[in-house]
Amino acid sequence: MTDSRLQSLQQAVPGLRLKSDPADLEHYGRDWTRRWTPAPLAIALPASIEEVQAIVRWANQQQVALVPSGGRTGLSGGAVAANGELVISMERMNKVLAFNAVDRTLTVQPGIALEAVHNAASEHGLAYPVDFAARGSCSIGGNIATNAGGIRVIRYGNTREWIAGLKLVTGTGELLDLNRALIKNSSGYDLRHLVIASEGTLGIVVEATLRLTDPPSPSNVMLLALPSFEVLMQVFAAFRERLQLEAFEFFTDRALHHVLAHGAQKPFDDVHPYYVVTEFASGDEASEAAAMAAFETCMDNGWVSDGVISQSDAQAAQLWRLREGITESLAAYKPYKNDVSVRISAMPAFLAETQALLGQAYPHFEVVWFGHIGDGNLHINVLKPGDVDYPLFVQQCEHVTELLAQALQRCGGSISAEHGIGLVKKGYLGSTRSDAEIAVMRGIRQVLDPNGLMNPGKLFD
Ligand code: 2HG
Ligand code: ZN
Repeated sequence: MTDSRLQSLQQAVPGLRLKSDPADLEHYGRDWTRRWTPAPLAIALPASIEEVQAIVRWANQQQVALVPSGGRTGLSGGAVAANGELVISMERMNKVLAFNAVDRTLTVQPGIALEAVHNAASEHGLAYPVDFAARGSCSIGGNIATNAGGIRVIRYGNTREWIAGLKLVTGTGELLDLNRALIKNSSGYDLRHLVIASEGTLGIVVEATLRLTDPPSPSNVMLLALPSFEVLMQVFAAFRERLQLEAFEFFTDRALHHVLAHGAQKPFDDVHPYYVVTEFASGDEASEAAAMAAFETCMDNGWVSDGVISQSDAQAAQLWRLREGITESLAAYKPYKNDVSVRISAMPAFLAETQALLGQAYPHFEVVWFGHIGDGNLHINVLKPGDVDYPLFVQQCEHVTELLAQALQRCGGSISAEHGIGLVKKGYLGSTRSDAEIAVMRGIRQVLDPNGLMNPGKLFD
């Protein structure tokens, strides 16, 4: 059966590169979530938009489900193929197609890595400012599919702000050229924005035109030690009032413990319960004085117990490593991840509520908190103890996620801030989206993917 399907695909798309070795099925069938056993039918590696269209048309004839695949660094199971789907890897479509100096745009294929986009922009004296730790392996197509955020959202916004246009092959194989990099376009629904964060359920992004901006001004990085969770928002306000913040991130001593165990350098002699790493525009006397004023205000009020400011790019990178190395340092524990958001104004109350909730719910599990506090986005990683069975661990975590989802619903927050819903959070979509909204989402999907072949089971059933 399998072979005859692949033969028919090969006939329908002559020259299409296919992989079906067990190691490839394993490699391309999963993302950074480690909960599902990969079991794809095969891997297709198209080299052109026409090939993608031909694969989608073939899939409609044969009723084969498709899983679009980029760098597979996702944390919500959005790129998992565990049910005999055909994975469409975009890794061969990874080129820069055009740079336009007047429009300040870069047109790229979806398989290009975020870091390669950064490099291409900087070769032209410009910047693509969306950034996060997986930059070396994640792809722009995946960034678009999840509306990826990261460490500079506080200054530059999410991926959505930087997509000037995109081309989509829909679930029927139609090619849509959406927005064509126009700045002003008041001609009806902006379908481009429907595609962003749709997690591959409406079609496959086959090209994107990215907006670029001026390179960032010189900046400094500061690491602060905090005595308690409660003062986080005061520290944030003290810095935001005085400085142009490029990032404002936090993590706990447990996070630091794991990053240090992975080779990072210890920042302070003493142990502190909480840390903030912030980056801000600097380089002139006024901003340096403002940074010192913010720091002193925090020290005088007892909101901060220690601090260090980077004196060189190397030291800035060292401080960033303490925050950016967290996910990798926890990977071996197969953490259960929550990626939640609330409005910044709701953050203090939400922090107090969730801290109490999780303290009660997980007395026996290690919980690691970190995240983009300046965007109202918390990452809560629950680590699996060695002696607990994985299915039982997930079951217990899901029970607590249910309580978390209820808290989020009460304060109007989101069960997924930047990682997407995928398989991991689809059971909780209703905490963030009303029934009416979900019905509209299903209707849109029905139009663009009438046979339900595009990444089925992700986002909603
Ligand atoms: C980050 O902010 C990423 O480092 C990953 O979004 C978060 O591992 C996580 O939970
Ligand atoms: Zn994050």
